[in-house]
Amino acid sequence: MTSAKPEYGQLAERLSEMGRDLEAIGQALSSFEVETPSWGYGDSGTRFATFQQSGRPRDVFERLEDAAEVHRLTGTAPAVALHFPWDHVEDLGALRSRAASLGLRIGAVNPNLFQDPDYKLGSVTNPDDRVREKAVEHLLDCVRIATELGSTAQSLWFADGTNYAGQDDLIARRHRMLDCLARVYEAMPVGQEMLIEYKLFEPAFYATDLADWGSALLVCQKLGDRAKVLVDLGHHAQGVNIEQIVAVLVDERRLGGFHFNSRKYADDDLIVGSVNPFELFLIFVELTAPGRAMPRLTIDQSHNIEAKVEAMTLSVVNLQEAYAKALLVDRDGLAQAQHAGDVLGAHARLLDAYRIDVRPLCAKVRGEAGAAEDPVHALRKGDYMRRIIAERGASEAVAGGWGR
Ligand code: RM4
Ligand code: MN
Ligand code: MN
Repeated sequence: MTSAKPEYGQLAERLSEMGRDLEAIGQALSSFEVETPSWGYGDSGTRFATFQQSGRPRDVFERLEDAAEVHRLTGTAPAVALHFPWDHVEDLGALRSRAASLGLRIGAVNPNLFQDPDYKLGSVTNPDDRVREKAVEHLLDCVRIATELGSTAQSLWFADGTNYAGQDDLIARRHRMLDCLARVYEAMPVGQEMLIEYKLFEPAFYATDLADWGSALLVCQKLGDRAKVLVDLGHHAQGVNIEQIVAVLVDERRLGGFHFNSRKYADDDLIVGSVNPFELFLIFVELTAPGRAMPRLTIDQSHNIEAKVEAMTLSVVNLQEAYAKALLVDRDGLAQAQHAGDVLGAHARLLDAYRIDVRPLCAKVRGEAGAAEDPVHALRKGDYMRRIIAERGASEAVAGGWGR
């Protein structure tokens, strides 16, 4: 899209005829914020191979630069989620001020309890007291890191689980986890939340300790109000109604946030909105229902063959568009149709909003915020990629480590 203006005029006219409050929608869109993950900029791949890309960031400071470029283009990505120890630095103050000088803030802090050989049989569920102590130490360390970085959330995902029936006592594991998390929760300053992410399977294949939203919610309810569930779109069985999970968690005031991505088969971590854009829209329909506050919206993607900065830019744009469409739902009409038992009339209210091409509206909002009307096009036309390839070097033939 080169200029959004004539297209915007037509859209604005149509939306006004439909009785939409364009100013309120524009305001909501311009305050929409997405967190991008530092690990989505660095080398990551599948279990089979990791392909290095030219211009790949060599450290967390360069990952922040890439995040700043995505924010400059979209005007919508001012926070960066970090993963420790992948993003470890000696001087946290320097990291915090570098982020600020790039116009960014630090988003959720993600501890890593899944790569150390000690965690082979679990971290906070491990039968060995020493290993659990080590896991808690790392979690407490991340609370300190978050405090120093001005971050307001611990985002916890556990690879814990068992591969064979009888391998360990399922309830004992649960109690070990609850004891460890209670200690971490106690140590969190009031300004921090604990986000608890569940995942159906992988790396454990028989029983994952937090396999679903219900198990995660029960843990949160035992810990306290600042413990909330995090929904990763790739962590469910096929066909699960994620928007219904979202609605229930919102109603319980326990929806802490999202890890956005797309999946076709498993935890594919593809670009959000690329596989099932209607599902993404329906999630935003739940989030934007009257009286609901927006939770933390983070992208969790692992870009393997696609250009990473472009993938992240497109992801933010896709989220903005899904949100914009949800804002266009005729809520009164929907409620009336629902009340009258008009099944297809109600369904049509959602389809009406979903089918509107909101790109001119998003382009206008981005343009007014000083970002790019068409962020992907601007990235391709601009010199950012050429510059980082010159500065950081071209790809090497050897495959690199995952997550760095
Ligand atoms: C997991 C989960 C976590 C992420 C790791 C890298 O599948 O999605 O959120 O931190 O991958
Ligand atoms: Mn995740
Ligand atoms: Mn995942």
